[in-house]
Amino acid sequence: MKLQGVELRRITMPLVAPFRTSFGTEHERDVLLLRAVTDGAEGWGECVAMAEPLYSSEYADAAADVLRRFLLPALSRHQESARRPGGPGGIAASDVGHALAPIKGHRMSKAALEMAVLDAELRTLGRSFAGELGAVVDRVPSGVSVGIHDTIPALLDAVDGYLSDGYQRIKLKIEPGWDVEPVRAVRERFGDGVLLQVDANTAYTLGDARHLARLDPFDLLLIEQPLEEEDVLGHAELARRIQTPVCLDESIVSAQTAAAAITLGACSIINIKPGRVGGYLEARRIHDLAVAHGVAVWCGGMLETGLGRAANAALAALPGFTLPGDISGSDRFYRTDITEPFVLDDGHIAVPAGPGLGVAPLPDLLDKFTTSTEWVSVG
Ligand code: SMG
Ligand code: MG
Repeated sequence: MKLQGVELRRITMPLVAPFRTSFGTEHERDVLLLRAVTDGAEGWGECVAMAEPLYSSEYADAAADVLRRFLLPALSRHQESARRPGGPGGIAASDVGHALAPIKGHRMSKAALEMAVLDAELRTLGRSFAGELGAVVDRVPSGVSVGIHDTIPALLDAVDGYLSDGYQRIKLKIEPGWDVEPVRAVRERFGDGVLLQVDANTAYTLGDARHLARLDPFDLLLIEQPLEEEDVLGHAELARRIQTPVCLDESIVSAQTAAAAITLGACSIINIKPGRVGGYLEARRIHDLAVAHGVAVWCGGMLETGLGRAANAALAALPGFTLPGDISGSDRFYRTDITEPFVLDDGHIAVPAGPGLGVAPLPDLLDKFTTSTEWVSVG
């Protein structure tokens, strides 16, 4: 396959309601999309970096910069060498990670580029993301992430609405001052049958271990990323001091860091986000590693548009994804999505079966949300 160039497109999508976490409040989603143009089909990539470097060090403007200045030129050079006499002749999605490896970090940007090339390749071949990744089911249970609210009654109303929608699992965002009481209130109101977990986005320290142990009686599925991203040993110590299983999100940026965290006892569950780990192919490697170690995984979310949501649903259909993911209906965050919306059906999201992502942006909607476009030629 010959890659001719990539369009970098920025869109801004308003959220149906502000989404508050321990690191900030989102009112809109500023997304960098990639459209890879090849001699076969076009492919779409979605970069999950947020507008500001608060979830991780990456952010959307930096992603666009590193793509145009370093990643796309590196892929262009790789393609040139492949096309020399005796070379394989073009570019394959499975080459992208290797071609970009000399550039350190920037995994969300690399993931978006690999996703766009993979989508183009699979559309050309008439194969789906789900088939390519190894999906074993055609729908996945849908969990919802519930932001920090101003009051407990407001939180209970929100959870009530999501349970009525059919969501299979509730995740509460927590921070110091908003943890034990909201969890207690949700358990008291909705009972022990609800699958319930919490996500701190690094808001605590090991010194909070005794406080976090107060969550033990509530039979949570897991506590996600209580401590700093780099504090893997701290998570291992915390896991010994609390009964709630520790799940890592921000700390897991590759199969290698996943292997280390598992070996050190820092987590018994992993949230796999393809963007955070450099792409869907690395995400699958982490899945395989976790299955081999008996560690459960689930698919995280980054407020994706229908494009990223489609690919996440495909990934979550792999056999080791034994817990519901943050793969909600499009209307959890957006009144209007840029693709046909994902709609909850009996608490599940259908895994797209068509070629590539199986969905594509609807041109009028895409244009409506677009704030800028830029064309970058690839050699
Ligand atoms: O897409 O459903 C979603 C969002 C799920 O809570 C979610 N994501 O740490 O897991 C996480 C957060 C990161 C984004 S918060 C703005
Ligand atoms: Mg998280």
